[in-house]
Amino acid sequence: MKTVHQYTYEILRKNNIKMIFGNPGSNELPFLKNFPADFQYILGLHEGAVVGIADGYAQATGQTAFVNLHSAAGTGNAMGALSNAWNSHTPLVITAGQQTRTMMGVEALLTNIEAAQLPKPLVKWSHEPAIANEVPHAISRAIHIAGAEAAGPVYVSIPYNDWDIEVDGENEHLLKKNVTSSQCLSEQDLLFISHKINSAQKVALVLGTDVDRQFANLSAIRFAEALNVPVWVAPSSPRCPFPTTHAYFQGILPASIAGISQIFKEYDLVLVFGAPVFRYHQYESGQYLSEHTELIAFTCDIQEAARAAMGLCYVSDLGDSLTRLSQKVHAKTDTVVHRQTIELSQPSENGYIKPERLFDMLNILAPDGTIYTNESTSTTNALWDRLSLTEQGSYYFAAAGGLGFAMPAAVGVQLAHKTRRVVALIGDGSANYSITALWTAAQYKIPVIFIILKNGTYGALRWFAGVLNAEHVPGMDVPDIDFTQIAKGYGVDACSVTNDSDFISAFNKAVDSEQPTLIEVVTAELSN
Ligand code: TZD
Ligand code: CA
Repeated sequence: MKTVHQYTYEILRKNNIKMIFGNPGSNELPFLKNFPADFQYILGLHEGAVVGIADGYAQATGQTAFVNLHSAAGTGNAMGALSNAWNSHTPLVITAGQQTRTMMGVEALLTNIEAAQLPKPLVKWSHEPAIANEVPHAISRAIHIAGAEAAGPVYVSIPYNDWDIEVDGENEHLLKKNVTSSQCLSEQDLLFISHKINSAQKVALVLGTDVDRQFANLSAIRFAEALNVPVWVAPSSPRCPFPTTHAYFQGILPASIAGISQIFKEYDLVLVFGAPVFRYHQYESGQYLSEHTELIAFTCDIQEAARAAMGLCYVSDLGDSLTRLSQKVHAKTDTVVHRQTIELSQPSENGYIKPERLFDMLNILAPDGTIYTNESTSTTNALWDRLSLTEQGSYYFAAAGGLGFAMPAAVGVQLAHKTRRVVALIGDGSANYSITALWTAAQYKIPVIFIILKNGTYGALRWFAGVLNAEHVPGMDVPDIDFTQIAKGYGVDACSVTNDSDFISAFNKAVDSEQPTLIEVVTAELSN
């Protein structure tokens, strides 16, 4: 008879899960003991970083990642990261060790009280098996739920005395079990939709994060070209679904109701693929779209479809829908107008490098296929205006806006890619939430290039304070942080630069290195 421990590792192997992202405690030791040689354990020093690394890895591979956290405290530390994973449809199986069943009732130290309740509402499914015999089944069930569309995180709490218990041979079925879910539209739906598209005068195309997640980028390009219409990236998009260098690319939509309806006021049909309609941020009241503009949206997620404020929504596979629609639509005859050309920035000369200048330099210096993670909040629009993002999986941003994502995610993305380099663009405020990701990068020799944009302030909050007319707000500045010292403390090579030529040599050196590097870039005049 096999134990829960044996079955669990066999189920993971069967589902191609060979990496465990975690931070251990006493409740987890019986799961981790006799750790199989064909598995790799990636240690993160804080659970926010652990889930961020796993999130980056899962997003970059397109595969479910497995996480092991310590009881309630570890889960609590991971909740911010979980909010991002939930919003980016990242398939994560998060497990947490529970006290031994014998002492759960008396709430011994490290009991996860109402464990299944704790991670809600940021998981698709949450469970604590009733008996040891159910643990392998729960792990298998969790994997299948996490990976099915709409993908997302799930949670399983496992009492630590279960691991050594011998369980039913019927669990053997789990080693052959597969679940396939399909979201293909019917031919009838496609005919109806293509008729609407072909009858419309002026069509706008909006692409969102799930186009990139479902590897539907090329289908999206072919569809845009077949239809001959301009393309926007959905507001607040956490991934890049369309080449920013493509002649049809119009930029990222503003994240406000009025801003979006203003852009589309001349259009009679807006098509959205792979995004919520829409992910707004700042409140600027207005019509969602003007009365003569229709909306058709395609999403993997019934929740997104149901909560959209308007439109005809289809829950569908994005690549399949785009490809089949490409064959049915006729090219519009209006020439697609290019977006306004962005002027290249001037060389830096004032003892700091403007973010625009930094992005222009990166376009020249970064190796082909470079992947960016971004958590430099006030420069995100400038980034979308300037940075060349051309391939699938080139850009990752916190999907719920929870800071502490982009440093660990960069580590996870780089772990998934042997041949593409990862550059993490991080604000000097954001860098503090998951700074321990530096240690994991150093210890596992994961050669991320961390660029800290140092302006001494929470720039985005200063901007938002203006939007809200909020004056005299405390806690807006973050002066006197030396990221080179912090990085060196965690074992990462680091330097600070204030001019173009020092940045260029530091970046080239980082590209040549097989170790992670941190480059602190002063991006504004600092008051001291
Ligand atoms: N805490 C968490 C976990 N997530 C958040 N989004 C915030 C706080 C609030 N917040 C923002 O939304 S942007 C921001 C904060 C504190 C400022 C980030 O500053 P930065 O970048 O230095 O990283 P900029 O370019 O100076 O804005
Ligand atoms: Ca800042």
